[in-house]
Amino acid sequence: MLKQKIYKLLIGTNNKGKLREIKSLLPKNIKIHSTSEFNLKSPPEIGKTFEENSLIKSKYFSKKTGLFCLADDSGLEIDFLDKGPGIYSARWAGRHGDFNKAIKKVYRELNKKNKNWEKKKIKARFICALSISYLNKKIACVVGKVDGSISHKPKGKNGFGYDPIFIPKRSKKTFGEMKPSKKYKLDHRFKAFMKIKKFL
Ligand code: ITT
Repeated sequence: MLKQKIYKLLIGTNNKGKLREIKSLLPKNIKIHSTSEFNLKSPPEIGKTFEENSLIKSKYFSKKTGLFCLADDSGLEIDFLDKGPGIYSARWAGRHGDFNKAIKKVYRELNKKNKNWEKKKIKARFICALSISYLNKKIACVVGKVDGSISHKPKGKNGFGYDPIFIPKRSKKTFGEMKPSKKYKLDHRFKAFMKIKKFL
């Protein structure tokens, strides 16, 4: 555990949805910096797991800025699609980050597996690996998960990414239909944050 307190932190993401959510979780006494201030693109995600990719990002952004960096690698695992898209969740949206396209691909892949997929409960989970690094040194890396299922069609305009098709357990609404303040308190990122906040 770090002896000194972190009072300046870079959030190592270029995803606006993640940035909003992580900002709302961080204590107010920490001065937050974002990658846009430094004009930094995200590094290639060549890891094989969420943890590896999260650390690639937090180390890369910390080395580029000299700041402590908190990075997030996350995605949606669908059991019926052999846990896809998983670490490829962003890549399913293509080069321009089009999540209508990614969501269409989810339904296309479900149809390919089984035309009657709508008769089954399609179990899925969101996973988030948060890591903190300072230069090339890992300070912490944790994982949070939220279980749920895939909605038969996209619902709701809130949130980002795959939110309109994910129904968390014990809910009737998709993340896309929930108020952000409600989603933020039960999702994968929140669960990971609860584990990593002691390092801040
Ligand atoms: P950075 O690498 O710059 O952080 P990214 O969008 O490429 O941005 P990831 O590689 O971690 O991030 O991709 C994860 C994708 O999974 C992301 O693009 C989202 O669309 C999706 N995702 C992750 N968390 C989500 C959430 O809470 N709600 C909806 N979709 C989510």
